[in-house]
Amino acid sequence: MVDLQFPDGFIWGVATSAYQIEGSWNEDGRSPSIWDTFAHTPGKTRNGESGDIACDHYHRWPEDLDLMASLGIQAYRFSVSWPRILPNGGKQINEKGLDHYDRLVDGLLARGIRPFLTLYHWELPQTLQDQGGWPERDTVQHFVDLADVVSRRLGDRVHDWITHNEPWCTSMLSHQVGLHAPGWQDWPAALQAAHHVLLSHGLAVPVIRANAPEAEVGIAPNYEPAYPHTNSPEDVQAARIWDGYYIRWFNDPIFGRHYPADMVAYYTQKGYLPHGLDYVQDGDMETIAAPIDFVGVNNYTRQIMSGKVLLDEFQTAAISNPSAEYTEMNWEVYPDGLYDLLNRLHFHYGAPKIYVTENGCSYGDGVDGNGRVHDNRRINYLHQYMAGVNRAIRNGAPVAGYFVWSFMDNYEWSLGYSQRFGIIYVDYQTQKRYPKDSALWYRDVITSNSLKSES
Ligand code: IFM
Repeated sequence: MVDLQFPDGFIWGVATSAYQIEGSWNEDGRSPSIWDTFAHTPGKTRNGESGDIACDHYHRWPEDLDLMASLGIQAYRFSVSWPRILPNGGKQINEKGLDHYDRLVDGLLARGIRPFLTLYHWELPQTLQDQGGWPERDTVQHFVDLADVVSRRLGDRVHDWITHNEPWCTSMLSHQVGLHAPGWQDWPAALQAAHHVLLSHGLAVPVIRANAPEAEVGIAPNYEPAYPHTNSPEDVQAARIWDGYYIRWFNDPIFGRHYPADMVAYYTQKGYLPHGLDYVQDGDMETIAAPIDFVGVNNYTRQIMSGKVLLDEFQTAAISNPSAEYTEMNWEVYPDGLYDLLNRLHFHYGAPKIYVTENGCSYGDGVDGNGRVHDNRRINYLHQYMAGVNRAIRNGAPVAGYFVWSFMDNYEWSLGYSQRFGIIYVDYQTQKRYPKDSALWYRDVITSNSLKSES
């Protein structure tokens, strides 16, 4: 085995999102978001847990950035909390909220860490939800207002912008599956939400560029590739449908290919598009296809699809792999999935540049008597996935950086604090941070810009 060297200038980062780490949900003028409402509603999240306190990063950010710097982290992908900046989704800026991100960006730059800013990681102001939320077209302009305000203030210092994190989650997981806020189970509304999220992305891109001419702008969909269980036509078709539902419905429009015709037919036949695509107005598809500088890839696992199961129920179409390792999210460890995706984005979609904006795993290893966390399973996971990235780069995929999800353990949405994705362990009682073995391992990867064969 040989060491795997990464290209010069490859960026090694970590990622988080505001609601998952900040806490201070009602401080300094922040108004409630859909996640405050959802998490405060009994029965919606595990043990009723919310992001009210989370990692208290809103107050502890200097200490957290120091920790990042001590590990040699080169870039930090974070999100802004919409209701901190524009409470209630209005146009009136809450200066205290915006100042927080101003200080955070300065703090990063002072430590030599490059900020990657995500505008939307699921914190829709509740007031906008009350007016219809993402299924309502007016929400698009509200998001563009947010993009304008934030890029005006931070565009002189933030070079890398991500409009949306995981449009599939914002639309389908939240409006069709119902596991995320606002918790709807309504196919037509979910598909309208998807369109408005994509449209708001396309409209925000030129706004960010106008305010920050040097900026690079992209989007970070979640990609869960599907593989057929067997080569039977039913299984192949099931994988194709999952791919259309999860990947192509979002990726095709972003890359100028309109909504995939096979999925339009499938959804129509299922009754999910009762009025067809009447919510798509002239020019929308061109707007959505605004050229981007990069695409972000959020990838953790894959799905194995069986046609038989698909006939029963869409969400249970996946079957498990008895010979594979699974993380504590019950997600299969499948590094070839990321490798395949990077190739697909390069060869099929022609992505100009790719960042792996999220990759990581949940394992609940605790702190031992010496203050150490021996999370060897995470090191193995990261090593395998990074090796896949390296292989894709050698194939020609333009992958420019990689971000571990997550910098620290945090609030895993409806699963509360039950899942630990961090390379930093967080003791939620004391808010003490403990670098896990994976953090120290990652520091060495960054220093050498390579994966050592023995690690
Ligand atoms: O924690 C989430 C994150 O908010 C979005 N991508 C997936 C992560 C793990 O589930």
